[in-house]
Amino acid sequence: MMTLHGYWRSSASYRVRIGLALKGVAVKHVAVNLRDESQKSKDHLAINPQGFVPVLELENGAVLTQSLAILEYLDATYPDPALLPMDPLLRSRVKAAALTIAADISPIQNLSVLKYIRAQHDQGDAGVTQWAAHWIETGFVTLENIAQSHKTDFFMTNAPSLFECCLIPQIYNACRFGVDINRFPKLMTIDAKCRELPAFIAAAPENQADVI
Ligand SMILES: N[C@@H](CCC(=O)N[C@@H](CS)C(=O)NCC(=O)O)C(=O)O
Repeated sequence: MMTLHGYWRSSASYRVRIGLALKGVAVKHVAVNLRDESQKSKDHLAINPQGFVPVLELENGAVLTQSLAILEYLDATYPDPALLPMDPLLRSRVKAAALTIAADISPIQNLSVLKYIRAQHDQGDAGVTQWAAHWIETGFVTLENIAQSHKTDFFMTNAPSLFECCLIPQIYNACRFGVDINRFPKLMTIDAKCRELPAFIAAAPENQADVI
């Protein structure tokens, strides 16, 4: 069995949990507590020198990092159901939307970035929260506009894709940072539909063994 090193509230771990659950792949979970800096422990750095979760350890001991790269690996090895459309144009667009979250929104409200802003720029809770909320809202405005222009059941597809693996955790984070998510009605509709599905329920932070 593969092992997922993750943390219940980590949005990048949440993405991978959704992908695994959609594909019906069971894994062993190892909790890496980000609050006590376990991601910087010698043991964790030995499998991911970047000091991040998630990490997917394969049965043969090979180690995969970066949530989107892990999801693409899963899509290649467990093709059904597909997370990325076969059509090259749609595939590129779904990937671009997923990257809007994973490459543009999420990294600037990562735990280590927020800690840096707090320490180096003398920000308290309110300033840090405002920073995170601002960048989430900025990205969501773009994604809401794109979503509004599609008539599909989900974002651009009629089944959850790589994008929904990224969106639902990002909406979870948006709520944590006090973003007014009602400003994004189409994203909210997609979120509601996904949250009813067993795979998304199984992957939700509150349903993980290490939840606090
Ligand atoms: N680009 C990476 C980001 C991973 C990431 O940012 N993980 C966060 C949790 S969501 C983390 O481990 N943060 C620990 C830290 O900032 O020290 C991915 O998609 O896997």
